[in-house]
Amino acid sequence: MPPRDPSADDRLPPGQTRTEQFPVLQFGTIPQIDLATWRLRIWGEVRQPAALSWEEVCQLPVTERTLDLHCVTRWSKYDTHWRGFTLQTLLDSGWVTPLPTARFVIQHAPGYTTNLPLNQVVAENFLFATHYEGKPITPEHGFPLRGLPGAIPGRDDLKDVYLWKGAKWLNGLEFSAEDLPGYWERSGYNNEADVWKDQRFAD
Ligand SMILES: Nc1nc2c(c(=O)[nH]1)N[C@H]1C(S)=C(S)[C@@H](COP(=O)(O)O)O[C@H]1N2
Ligand SMILES: [Mo]
Repeated sequence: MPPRDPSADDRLPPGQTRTEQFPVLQFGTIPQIDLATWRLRIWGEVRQPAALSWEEVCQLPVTERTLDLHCVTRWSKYDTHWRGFTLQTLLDSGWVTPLPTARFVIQHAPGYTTNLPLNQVVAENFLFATHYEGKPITPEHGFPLRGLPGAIPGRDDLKDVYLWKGAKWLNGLEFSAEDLPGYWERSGYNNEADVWKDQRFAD
């Protein structure tokens, strides 16, 4: 593939339309979350399972990212600003030490999971987001924490996937030796979900 010009509208993947809105998409209802009892649980192919409280999450070093979002329902939103933390930060701070067998990360939320290769979750275009445009993420967009796969224009070295590959209301990270297809991946959507390859549906 030829390199993409970050300034041109080849920021727009095939089959997508740009929007200024921020549509809300999920199945089911918005969970009620009590930060006092909320935990981010980490388990599976890791040296030791962990559970971070909200306070502990807030003490992690902060990362900011500007990302283009691409939804499989064909809307794209450019230059969204997010704050949160990265998987690299969880690794560096000792909260997670994956075993050599860990190859996939399964994000868990109430009634929802989605799966990605570990190398894509640790990449620069994936954030665990707590804030959107300077404010805590609203309940409908995933309060208090969401997995967020976005695109960084010009970074052709990174793999960009559709937005469903990030769980809103994220409360668990399962490190797995095997790929474990999640809610949409088991419902006919493409497991790889590469936005540049137009990989929307399973073959
Ligand atoms: N927990 C949970 N996360 C989810 C979903 C869901 O149904 N439940 N839907 C996914 C889908 S299909 C999309 S497109 C995005 C939508 O995020 P938004 O509502 O903030 O636009 O969330 C993703 N994460
Ligand atoms: Mo979606």
